[in-house]
Amino acid sequence: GGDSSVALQTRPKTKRPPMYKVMLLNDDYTPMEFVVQILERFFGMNHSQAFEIMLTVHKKGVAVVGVFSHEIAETKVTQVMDFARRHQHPLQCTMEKE
Ligand code: TYC
Repeated sequence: GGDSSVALQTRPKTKRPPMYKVMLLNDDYTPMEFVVQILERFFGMNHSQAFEIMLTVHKKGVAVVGVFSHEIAETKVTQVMDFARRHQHPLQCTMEKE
């Protein structure tokens, strides 16, 4: 490299895959206990963790509920959206690159 054609030593690139934040959005209609159930069922939280995160979404409007590879994040979003729709709740779940 450079104008004398000397290869400079570079650090080895350890390429990590991009990670994705999965987020729950607040709304006025989805019951609090339903959101808690979602966090337990699909995100492996215990009841008190799930209740705490649900309250954060309720108060702040949005919260990150987990960080995953692209494929796992997509699966979580689909599972949550399908479960909410089946129960006729307007709950929204989205993902975003970190
Ligand atoms: N705001 C809802 C209520 O008062 C509860 C809720 C919390 C809804 C979190 C969605 O992602 C959510 N029933």
